[in-house]
Amino acid sequence: MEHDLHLRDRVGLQDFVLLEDYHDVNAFIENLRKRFNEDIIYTYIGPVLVSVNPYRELPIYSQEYIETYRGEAFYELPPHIYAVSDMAYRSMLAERRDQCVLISGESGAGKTEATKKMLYYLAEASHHAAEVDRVKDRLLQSNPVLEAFGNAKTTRNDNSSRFGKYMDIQFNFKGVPVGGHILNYLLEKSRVVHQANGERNFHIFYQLLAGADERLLQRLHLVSDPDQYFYLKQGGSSQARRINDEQDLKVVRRGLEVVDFSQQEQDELFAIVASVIHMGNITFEEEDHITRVEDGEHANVVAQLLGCPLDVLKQALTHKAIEARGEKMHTPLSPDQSVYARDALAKAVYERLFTWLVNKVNFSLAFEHRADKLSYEQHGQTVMGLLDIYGFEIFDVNGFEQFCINYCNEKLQQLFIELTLKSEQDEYLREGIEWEPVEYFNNKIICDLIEEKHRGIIAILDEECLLPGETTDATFLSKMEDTVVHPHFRDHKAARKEISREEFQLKHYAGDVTYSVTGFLDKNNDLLFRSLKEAMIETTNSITSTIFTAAEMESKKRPETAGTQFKTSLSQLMVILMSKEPSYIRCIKPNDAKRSGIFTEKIVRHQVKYLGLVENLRVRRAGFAYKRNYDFFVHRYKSLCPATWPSFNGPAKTGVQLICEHLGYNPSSYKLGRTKIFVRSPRTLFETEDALQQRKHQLACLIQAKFKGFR
Ligand code: AD9
Ligand code: MG
Repeated sequence: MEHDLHLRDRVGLQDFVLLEDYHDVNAFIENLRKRFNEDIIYTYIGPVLVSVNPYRELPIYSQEYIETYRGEAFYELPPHIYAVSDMAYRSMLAERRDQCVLISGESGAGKTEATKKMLYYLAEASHHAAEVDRVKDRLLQSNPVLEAFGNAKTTRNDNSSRFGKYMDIQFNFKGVPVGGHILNYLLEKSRVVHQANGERNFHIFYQLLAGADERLLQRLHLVSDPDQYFYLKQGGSSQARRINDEQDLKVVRRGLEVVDFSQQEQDELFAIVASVIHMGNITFEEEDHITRVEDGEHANVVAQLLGCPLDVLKQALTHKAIEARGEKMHTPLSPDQSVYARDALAKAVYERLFTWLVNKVNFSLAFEHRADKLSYEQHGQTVMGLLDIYGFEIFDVNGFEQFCINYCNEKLQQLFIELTLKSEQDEYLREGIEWEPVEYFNNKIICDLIEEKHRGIIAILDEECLLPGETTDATFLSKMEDTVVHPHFRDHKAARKEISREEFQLKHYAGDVTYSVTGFLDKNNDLLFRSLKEAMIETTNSITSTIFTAAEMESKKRPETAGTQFKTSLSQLMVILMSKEPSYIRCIKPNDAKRSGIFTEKIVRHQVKYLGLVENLRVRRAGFAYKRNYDFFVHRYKSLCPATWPSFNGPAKTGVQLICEHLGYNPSSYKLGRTKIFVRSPRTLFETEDALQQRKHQLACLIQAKFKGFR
């Protein structure tokens, strides 16, 4: 317990609502710093958990910690992610209500780690039946597999999530995990063919090269040096200090087995990964205006690995099939166009492989089809959803991908704002208590700028993509410049010198980001030449021939653009999250160096501000710092009042009243609602807590003395 005064000085306050000057962002940061220096990374703002990335392993996640936090009252123990997990878990069971945990923060702040810790805690919530262990294993082991294929080293984070992930864990009525389901969001597939300086491609490529034995390398025609491959070496940093690719491949392979991948599937999976590596080394030459594959070796290997005729592949890479008046014709591509086609193929293969992987994992996690399902009660199932998205990011060059990622973060921030304010307000209303709203920045205006029908940036982009004729990134930009008038949008005219003619700037809730418009149209269109699709459909590799289907070739409808698809899937996600009882974890990155022990005030301050943490605190304080169910309050503090000790049998509300009066609470410092007591000043509660500690001590001494007397 942290109620000892001296200790409190050193480790700061465990809940920001106890902060005396709650308007002061400095005091807020000081409290975070104090705790960070003592390796205490968690602090509450009421029920919201604030977490600062320690950038080193702390001994606070063991089985022992799990046991300590299991079933304990939330405020009884120091703040911890296990306490949040446990509270969500128990209210799910008690109220039989679906829960979700919203984990937010910028790239590298610790969202993915937080999700894993939570998943670990929840998986451990079961009590060790063999069948349960199988589910638990699958839930836990699917994670390294998805991370290998969906995470990569960026300049912000060595293990940066390059896809969004929402995972439902299903529990039966006893609270035992029985299955799960994952929704994945927009993978940053451009990384497959290009990496910025200091970055890597997806982990799996390097893992395969580092971890495969000679035989496998031979079979895949690979050498273990990633720098031999164009797709793997562009960032100039294929080795990452904190990453052990060889070891990680072992974990991935174990994971694949746990989630039921057959040997054949694993072979084919790695064959595809290898084929993508080889694709990057296919080059083209031009002779007499005809483009040819320059050196047949890599194309040959790709054809072999995927099982498609070499000439079909070569033809598809160098020609475009078009249908004119019912006739199929092949027009030759220039070498540049061929490189474009090659990259488009690599991206499409990898992206679809990723989706296929998620589906496979889902099949293995699914409760419905399992033979052992009858041993569980099917009704009364509840779910806990964990959301782990890619965090807000700003790079030297920001493209369509950052635009989507940052848009996604805006949506999540929007949800946080709506829910924290709304739920608070609703509760005061329900309990019949007056409430004064607090000013805060509502980022809905930015969400609108991006997603509004007809006028939003995505709509303008779509319009430009669908227009017949010569539209380019430049025409898209000039259309925005002509039509968008918005306080959060700036073009080069409005921001002369700061941004160039090919850029536009958005003032996001988390900072200003300058986007390069290059590639926006292309990435939004996301088209793959017909002949390449046809080549893939005919492959003998059963995965590639599954992920490219004849049905999509027949469809005459133009597929939705990437931007619109993303927008739709995000809005569906918001509906899912809104239907559940939320918990929040706000992650903060202490420095930009990915190093432990460094607390850079400027960086922390910026995040505290844009996450709206101080406003969050104000809302809690302007209303009431603490609220407690009457039952809880009486149970906890009954020893402090002779009228309720040792037991109280009247209505809980009366018990609360008796205790408050006995403790001399100022009548203006608390209010009694319909089911809860609301305490305005944290000090009141603080003193009550201190009194409780003293009382416990006193009682313990009494008991000891009694025992001594017996001896
Ligand atoms: V991104 O938006 O996916 O780029 P995240 O997910 O917010 O980002 P991540 O969880 O991957 O960040 O954390 C980055 C790194 O910080 C991890 O790889 C760990 O090395 C480190 N980290 C984060 N949280 C903890 C922690 N609780 N304990 C120890 C941590 N290390
Ligand atoms: Mg992450």
